[in-house]
This record gives sequence, structure tokens and C-alpha cells, in this order.
Amino acid sequence: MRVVHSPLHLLHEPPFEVFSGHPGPAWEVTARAESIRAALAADPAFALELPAEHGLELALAVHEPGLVRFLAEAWPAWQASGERPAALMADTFPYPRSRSARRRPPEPRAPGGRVGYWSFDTTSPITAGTWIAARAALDVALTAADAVLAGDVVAYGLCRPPGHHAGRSTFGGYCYLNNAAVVVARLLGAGAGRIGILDLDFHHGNGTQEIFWERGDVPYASLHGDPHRVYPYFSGHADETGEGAGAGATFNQPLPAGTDDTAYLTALDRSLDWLAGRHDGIVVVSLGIDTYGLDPICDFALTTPAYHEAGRRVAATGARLVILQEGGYHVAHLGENVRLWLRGAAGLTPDAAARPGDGG
Ligand code: Q9C
Ligand code: ZN
Repeated sequence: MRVVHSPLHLLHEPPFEVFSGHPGPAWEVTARAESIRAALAADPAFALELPAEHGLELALAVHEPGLVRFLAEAWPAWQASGERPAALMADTFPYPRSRSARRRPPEPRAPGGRVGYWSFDTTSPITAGTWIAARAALDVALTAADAVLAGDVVAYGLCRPPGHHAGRSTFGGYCYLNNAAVVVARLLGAGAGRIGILDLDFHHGNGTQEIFWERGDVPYASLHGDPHRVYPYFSGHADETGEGAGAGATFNQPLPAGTDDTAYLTALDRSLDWLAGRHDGIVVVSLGIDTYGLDPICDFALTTPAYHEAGRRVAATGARLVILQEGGYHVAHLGENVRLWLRGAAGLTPDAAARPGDGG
């Protein structure tokens, strides 16, 4: 299986995040992607490669161009303003329920105002290398998509930063550009017909859902922690099913704390049944491993063998898969869990060492 990764992710090292009133160390750290890269590099079933540059045309189609422009300019503009903090992060957001501000306000000039205008939370700092890393993650995703368009049955993009929380006009949740959504745009443009999205991250993919909310040709299925309980709080409920041409093309399964392997795999089967027949052969997988029982910021109870079984079941649908990395914060076990998911998706046994003939 081709594995696309870029060392440019190392330039994005958020120094902190603010969540539930706690200023704390960032969870979305460089060591995450390095854990995955190391695990895959040690397994001959995977061939690591660098991404090809793809430019920003598709990102500008999926996202509001002002967001892309802001992300590109934010750090230099912040530096030029004379501010010198470790990272640029929003503290003030537009509030659309204000009766006197129902029309969209203009984008302010101040960098601190601009960042609130284009984001929705306080967990996604912009640092000196954030834009370069976000662009590289997009190139990673698009290069994996190219492999599938060229005939590979499955390809994996080791995206960092992740993407599924980024909406058309907003970044947040450690995500800046929506890698999965831009890949879907690429596949649609290549004439691949209806593209399925299977979002397996612990958190609801609010950005991806929003981008395809009114699209009937991009069915979106997600299983995730119930937003009544967990981030991103404001989307992911079961009664969100799409609108307009997209009516019925969104399928959310909010799940309880402690969801274990059996319950998760049952919900996964429901998502796969729902997706079957709604796409024309290619499914983009937003692969979050923050469903892991030991994940430090999430509350599911999955164990390592479930990841191999999940990958196996997704691939057994016969869909061709563009698999993109999203979350997963238990760094020590992250690489192994991803490796096993991908081995399952490749139709390989869990353990390379035990069955040396399986590689390739
Ligand atoms: N202490 C992704 O998994 N912060 N984003 C929660 C809990 C927001 C998750 C912190 C979680 C964002 C891609
Ligand atoms: Zn997540």
C-alpha cells in the first residue's frame, strides 16, 4: 500500500491549547505523525513516499477564498503587527444571534480579530509553520487520491494537521484545511461519480458535514461521541440528515461513553450498509484513532484488535479507499493501531512478523 507523508508537518508545533477553561499543552503534536510513520516504515507492506505539489486551486473551491488567504497571511501579519506571542489564537468570535449583527460583519483588520472571524474555537493555534504544514497535508491527501485514481485499490495519506473539523469558512479542532473535502472535490472533478465519506474519528466531522450538507452525490456517514457530551458539541446529532439536494445524504451515529469494540463494529456495519449503493466505487475514509480506549482526550473503549477488524470490514465492501489520517492522541500506540487498520484494509493479517509472506 502506498503511504504518502511529508516531513513538513514538523513545522507545525502548536505550543498550547485552551479547552474547558484549561490552558494546557497541545494534544495535536508532531510525535503523533512520527509514531505512525515509524510503525508503517517498519512494515514491508507499506511503501512510503513524499507528496507531489498540487497547488491551491481545489482548496479555493472547497473553502471560502478569504479563509485560505487568511491562513496564508496570518503569521506574517501577526508578526508585522508587533505582537510576539508563541501562537496566534482566537479569543473573540462573531456572534450571529446578535439582533444588530445578523448580517455578516466585515473581516476586521486586526490579526486578533481576523483569527476569530475565520475560526470557531481555541484549540487550533497558528504558528510560524502552520500554513506550510497545512498545505503539505493537503498535498499528502491529494497524492493519495491520485494513487487511487491511477488504479490503486487503497492508499493512505498521513495527514497532519488533520482536516475534518475545517468548514467552508472556518478552521478549528486542530484542522485548518479540510483534506478529505478537497480530496472529494478532486475525485468529483476526475469524473469518479458519487463519492462516499466514512468519518471514523471520535469527534463528529462538523466541517466535512457542513461542506457537503446540500450535496446528494457525496454521502457522509460518521460515528462519533454524542455531541451532547463531547466536542464539537454543535453538530453530529442523529437528526442531522442533510438538506436540499443533500436531504438524506448525511448519516450520523452519536455513541455513548465507553463504546466498546462490539458496539463500535456494529455501528460501523450500519454506516457501511448505509453507504452501500450511495457511492460509485470510491470512499474517502477520515481515519481517527481517538476512539482508542487509552486515548487521553476521548471516552470510547476500543482495543487494538478492533482496528484491524474495522479496516477489514471497510475494505470488504469492495469500495476503493482513500484513507486520510485525522485524530488519535495516544502517541505510543497510535502508529501500531493505524498500521493494523491499514493491514486490515489491505486484506493482510494483523501481524507482519508472523506471516512474512503477506507483505507487498
Ligand atoms: N481535552 C481531531 O481529533 N479539543 N480534533 C479537545 C480535550 C478539541 C479534535 C480537548 C478536540 C479536537 C481532529
Ligand atoms: Zn478527533
